[in-house]
Amino acid sequence: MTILPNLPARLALPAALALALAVPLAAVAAMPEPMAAMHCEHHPELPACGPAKTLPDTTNAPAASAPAVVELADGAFYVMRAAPVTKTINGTPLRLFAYNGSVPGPLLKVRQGTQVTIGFENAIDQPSTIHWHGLRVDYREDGTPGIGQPAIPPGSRAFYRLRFPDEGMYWYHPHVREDYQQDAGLYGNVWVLPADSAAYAPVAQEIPLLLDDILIENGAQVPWGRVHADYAIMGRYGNVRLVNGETAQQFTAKTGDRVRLYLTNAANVRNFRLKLPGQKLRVVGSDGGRTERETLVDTLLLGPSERAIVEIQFPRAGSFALYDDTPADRVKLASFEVSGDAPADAADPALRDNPLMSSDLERLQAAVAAEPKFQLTMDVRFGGPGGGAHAGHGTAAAPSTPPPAPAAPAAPSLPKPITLPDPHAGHG
Ligand SMILES: [Cu+2]
Repeated sequence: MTILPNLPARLALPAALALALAVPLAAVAAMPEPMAAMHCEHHPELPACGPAKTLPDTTNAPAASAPAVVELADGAFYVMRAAPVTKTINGTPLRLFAYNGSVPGPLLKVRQGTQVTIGFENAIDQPSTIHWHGLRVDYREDGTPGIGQPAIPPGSRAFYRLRFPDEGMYWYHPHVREDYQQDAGLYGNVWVLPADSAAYAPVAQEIPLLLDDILIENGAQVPWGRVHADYAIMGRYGNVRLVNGETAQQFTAKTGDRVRLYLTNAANVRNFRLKLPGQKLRVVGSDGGRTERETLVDTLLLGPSERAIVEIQFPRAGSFALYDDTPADRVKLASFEVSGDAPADAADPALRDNPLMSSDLERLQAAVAAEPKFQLTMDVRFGGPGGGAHAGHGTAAAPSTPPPAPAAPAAPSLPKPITLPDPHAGHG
């Protein structure tokens, strides 16, 4: 990743505005101006330096557009700009962040085995990055501050050189203040089409469904912590579920059609429990593309950041719906209006194996069965507010007590445990 500190003129304005807004006039009046600015730079959480909660500054911001589908050929260059937008959901006007003006951001379609370069322009009022969730990219291109690169300051640009060794559905989001920036709309899918065009079974439609939620109370958007995450780890639950940035999606299909859904959970903490009443879901892929064996399930649990590729079939005409079916409620995510006579041969095809993945797993069996050569003890600590910036994905709660001392080696013949004091819990 390459950072360019020189600011294009159209990016300099939001950065200057952000700096001006961070220090209220009252605080500036109370002390010499340079001292006030320095004070708030080091202690931005002080009440004099701004309100506790914030929303994206959408002064002069455009209304969000519909997400674009962007096909990138091998060697392509594409610019993604993070900036504030407005968007109305359930009649509530919202102040959000967007990549290239849409929530979610553009769906990037690439082919397995290719490489592209993404230019990132940070036009929000916070440092940010683009993290390429699940893609096997060079760690320096992965948008993770403190590991491979610094965060990109407001008004700056960076380049990410991406390669796509694996097919499947992946996604992108900032790795700075995910509790705020990602929750406020900075996320989108990267769809890596398989080099082998026969990798997946033929279907009538392929539909990406990018799941999220947002918190709206008493007809108003609930702000986020201005300086630090005000919820542990990755953020908070929303109470309005979103599919591709809207409250529900409608599709049409023909009787007997098989449809492949590419699901991504971009919610900060919500698990989705997917159910198509009366029908099985055929799981054909997960986080890393095709699974080694297809399975049939009645419900599918999808944790934050997880992906699943499922096929459904409509045996008759009528209305079908995909729900988030939880113990607390049941919310329709997508509806399918199915019409037409049943075709002569609508039999469910046999569950398929994926020999490529199976042979990989067989090679690993020997390593899994072997005696361990090393024992690695991971010691995870969370350091109070702001932990979200470096915390990993997942649903584990922050520990309320200090972690126990590293465990003793399981067998005396093993080498001394290696303790990593600051592991920056991560994800694939
Ligand atoms: Cu991620």
